[in-house]
Amino acid sequence: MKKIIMPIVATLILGVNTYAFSDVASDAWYVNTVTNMSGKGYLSGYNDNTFRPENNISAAELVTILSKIKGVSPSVGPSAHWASGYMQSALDKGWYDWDEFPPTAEKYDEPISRQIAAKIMVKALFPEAKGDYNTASKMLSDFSSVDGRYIDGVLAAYSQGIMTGDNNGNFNPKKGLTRAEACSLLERALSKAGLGDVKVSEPVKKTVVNSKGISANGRLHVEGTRLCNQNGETVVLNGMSTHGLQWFPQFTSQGAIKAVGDRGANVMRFAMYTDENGYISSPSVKNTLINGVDAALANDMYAIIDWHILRDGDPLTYKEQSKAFFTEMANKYKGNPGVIYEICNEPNGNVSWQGNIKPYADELITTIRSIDSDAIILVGCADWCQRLEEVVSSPLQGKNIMYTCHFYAGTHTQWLRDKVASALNSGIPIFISEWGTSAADGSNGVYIEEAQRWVDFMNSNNISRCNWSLCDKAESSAALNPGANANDGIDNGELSASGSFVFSQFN
Ligand code: DCB
Repeated sequence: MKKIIMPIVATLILGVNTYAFSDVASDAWYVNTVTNMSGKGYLSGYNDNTFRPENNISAAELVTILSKIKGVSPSVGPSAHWASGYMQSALDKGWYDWDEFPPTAEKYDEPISRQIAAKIMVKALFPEAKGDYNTASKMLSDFSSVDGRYIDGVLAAYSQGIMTGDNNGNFNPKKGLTRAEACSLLERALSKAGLGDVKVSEPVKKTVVNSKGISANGRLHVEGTRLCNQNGETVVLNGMSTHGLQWFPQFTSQGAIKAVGDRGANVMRFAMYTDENGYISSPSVKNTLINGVDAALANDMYAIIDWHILRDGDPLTYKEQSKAFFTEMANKYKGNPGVIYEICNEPNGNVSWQGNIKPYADELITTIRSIDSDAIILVGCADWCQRLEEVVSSPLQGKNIMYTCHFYAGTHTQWLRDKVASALNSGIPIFISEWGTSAADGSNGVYIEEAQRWVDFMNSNNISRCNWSLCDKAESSAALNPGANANDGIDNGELSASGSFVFSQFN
């Protein structure tokens, strides 16, 4: 279903059905630039409705495009090649030297190297531009392999921001340019030169729905509202939350966590209650949490350390204990790519974002950041993580922060999805660190139809989430039937009605 809908949606958004090439995927990084440049007629597709984005561009093609842009008319060319006239006038204008492309079809059709392309683009569009040797040679690690006659061109192209290094900082002077790369380069050049009313398109960062684990994604970060992996691709974490660790420590074992991972989850959340015989009165529950976190990491799953306030809904009540706890955790897991901190489960009661949660979050974030400057930090909001509008009007400062929204399908419906959508539209990154198929008390239902609406909503917005809960309690939100033993894997017969639904949306 998803696969069919995606291209249609992309086409609707772009509104340019005519430029949809059969070999340009809707999530290819270059889809926007190819659409833009082919739409404007700078590069065209082929008769078979392909664009051949990965093919190299030839000297003849680049020179022809630049000639058309500059309004240079073809002169009488020396050969029967289709671009011969444009090649000749470019030669006359000194865009290239005769020995670079002697007038044979093979030479004209050869993939143009990046260093010659830089020279030609600069000559054609920025004849006055000069680059700074010191800056560029430091930024481009393979600068020394640029041939002497192209150094000026490469420096100038680099200084104009038309050509940049690859992810490893290499310029690859002798490599070819793909047609997709050429589109993006021309976009930058034209926009810089103020020609053709060209805007530079955003590269598309590939979406990885249900995105595998730590080894595939590395340390995560937040870009806009997206949770991203180390390559800037969108990541969706989809997994389970434990129930209260003081009650169900057995579901933090290596075997149980592995079982959840084997069923397709890539994240586990460890709910360490403060009250109800939790950490404040029984601090040793921390060891259960650590066992669980270590088991998740060992199974290539992200691990959320959840300071589970609930009965006392004011995060300020145990602020000092929380700071000491997160200081210890941040020191223990400093720099670990898999660990995520959730600093207050569900503020509730007579608390507000401005009065209680934000001041608490500011202090906790400072505490964690002073030890681990990059970790993802999840922050709750009032009314059991539903009063998102307060966050929208006054978000926290700093990077890699996401805000939690929690829902239970039997209680929270379209109105809460609307709040999430509106928060996302305002640039607020949302993580649903707890959701249930039951009503808000963890019982009743299950409400599968409404839960499906939520799952569709989360999928189409790439929202990461953890389901409440991995336990065998006799309540409808529990994913496992009473008495289930997860240590040796979780089979279908051990899944409750909720668990069957939840586990089926992991993949
Ligand atoms: C949240 C809590 C979580 C709670 C679930 C379901 O609370 F974060 O701790 O879990 O949602 O209510 C339940 C367990 C029960 C346990 C109880 C107390 O499933 O077995 O007895 O915690 O420890 C919510 C979420 C939303 C709302 C209210 C609550 N709401 N709440 O929207 O009204 O009152 O706990």
